[in-house]
Amino acid sequence: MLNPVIAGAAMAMETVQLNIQGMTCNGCVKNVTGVLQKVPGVSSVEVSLEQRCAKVVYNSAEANPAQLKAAVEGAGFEVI
Ligand code: 9UX
Repeated sequence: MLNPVIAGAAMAMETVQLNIQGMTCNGCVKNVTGVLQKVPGVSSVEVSLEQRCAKVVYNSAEANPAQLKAAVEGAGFEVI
């Protein structure tokens, strides 16, 4: 069993900013946050209604921006 701290340090964490169209209320923010958090490899999600964007930190060995975009689009929003 790897020490989780050491394993975490070895992961290739990346941050991506997604510009999202179609969020109109905090329910949308919750929905977008939820679908992004469900993508395997995602470690943190910050969604801003005002800035119409999501900042996502993920392990690049497990997730990629195309998957993150697809998750948001699957929830009914557009990623531009
Ligand atoms: Mo608000 Mo959004 O009533 O998916 S939740 S518009």
